[in-house]
Amino acid sequence: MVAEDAILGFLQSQDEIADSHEFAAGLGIDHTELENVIKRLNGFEIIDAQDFKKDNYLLTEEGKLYAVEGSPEVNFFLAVPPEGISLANLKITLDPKVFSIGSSWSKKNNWIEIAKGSVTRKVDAVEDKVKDLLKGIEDGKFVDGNDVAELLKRKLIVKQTWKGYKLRKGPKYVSKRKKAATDLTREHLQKGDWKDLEFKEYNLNAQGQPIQIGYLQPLLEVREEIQNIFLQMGFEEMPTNNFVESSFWNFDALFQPQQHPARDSHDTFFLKAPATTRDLPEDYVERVKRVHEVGGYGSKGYGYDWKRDEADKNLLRTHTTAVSTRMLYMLAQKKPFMPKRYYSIDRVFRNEAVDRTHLAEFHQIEGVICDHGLTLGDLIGVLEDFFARLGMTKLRFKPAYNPYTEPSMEIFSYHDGLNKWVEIGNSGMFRPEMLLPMGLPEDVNVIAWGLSLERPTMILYGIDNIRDLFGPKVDFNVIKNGPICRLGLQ
Ligand code: FB9
Repeated sequence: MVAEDAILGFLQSQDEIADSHEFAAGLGIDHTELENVIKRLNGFEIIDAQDFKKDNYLLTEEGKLYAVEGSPEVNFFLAVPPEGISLANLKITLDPKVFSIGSSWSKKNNWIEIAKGSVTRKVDAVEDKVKDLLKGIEDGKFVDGNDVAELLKRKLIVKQTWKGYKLRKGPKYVSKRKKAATDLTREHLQKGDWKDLEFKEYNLNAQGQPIQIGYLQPLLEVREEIQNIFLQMGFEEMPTNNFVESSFWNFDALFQPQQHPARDSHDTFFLKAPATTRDLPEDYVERVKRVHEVGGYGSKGYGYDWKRDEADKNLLRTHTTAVSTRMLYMLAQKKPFMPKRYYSIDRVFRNEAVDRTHLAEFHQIEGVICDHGLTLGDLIGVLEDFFARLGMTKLRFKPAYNPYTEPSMEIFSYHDGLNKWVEIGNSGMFRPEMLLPMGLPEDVNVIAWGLSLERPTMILYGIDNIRDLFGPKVDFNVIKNGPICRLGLQ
């Protein structure tokens, strides 16, 4: 307020402030600070500020030295005694720069003569004009063009173009501004000074304060959306909190033969420790062994020697269907049989080559319905309902193969954004060789399907490299500034 009061106070008795730089110097403040006050007062038309360009000169480091210690030519002249001195002696007594610059300028000024190695004076006394000019510039005094040109040439000053302001009273001039109040307070009302308060204009375009909130990782946003879809469709979540699984629950119980390539270490992460599982339901294991070896339940089996130690091997689950299998087995132990809808969304691990869109792990989404007399039509119907809630209404189904489902179907959806059919998942009806050894009633069928969480998330968020979505290189701004995830129709 000091600068503001100084400007308004000065203009009360004077017509104008001719030069804001001089005014700032008089106040002992930086011109930039004064400029902000000028712009504010000018904006409210309290003053009228006319800007102008002003050439100004600043002393260089060498110029400042001369302004204090005098010019080299004067110091050189003063070092020459009236009786003269040898050049060699003079060189020893003077600073090398004073000697070299001083000798040439005092010769140029015709102050000394150098002959046969000795220096004599040609005048009795000299004035240090350079020092006086430099000190004058430092004090902001006017210096005429020729002198300035010489100082510029000797690099004792540099030119600066400053923007200055000429200030006069504005149409809304007041000698002292009332403090702009932002709020009408109880004190104002009690004191009654609200009457002569000025209130700050409301800036209705001002941005609200950014709120510091947490942000869900895009995968978790999409996971939440899909969980809601399952819950709205009456599905219960399965307990998937075990990444480590036995080969038995991951493969054997699904009637996947022990020679299947998917069970090779090129596709599966087997554990060194603990290498084998401890506890399996032995009677059930017997039935699984038999159905692999000789079949049963109308199946002829695979006809190979099933190995228990192969089934005992621990691994990182390659699909969440291992969990679905456990759930179906436990459901089969409950009498009487109760139909169920289960879902899961969790990480699975595959020992495969990684690339821009694939890591050695991904999040599998799986839906399972276990009920009397389910048909492929039921599966197609529930898929159309599920994917419609994700905004995908044009579906196509293509016959496929899974070791544990028959029939199986790949699911495709026409993606308007990408203008093409996109594979969106896989599905099927679990085989009797999987369900009947569990003890499920003969007329009970199970339909199931799966997809990944990363694929829809990357498409919805326009992310083309999986490392921008998952892993140590994720850019938090992508998470912070990502769009709110709203999947199709729900
Ligand atoms: O997610 C996949 N694609 C997809 C899904 C949604 C989507 O939404 C976009 C907004 C529009 C886009 C794409 N897929 C499954 C299909 C392909 O991406 C495929 O190339 C990759 N698949 C993974 C397997 O990769 C090794 C996705 C993953 C997958 C595949 C099959 C299952 C689960 C995940 C399954 C199953 C299943 C089958 C029968 C019974 C039980 C489970």
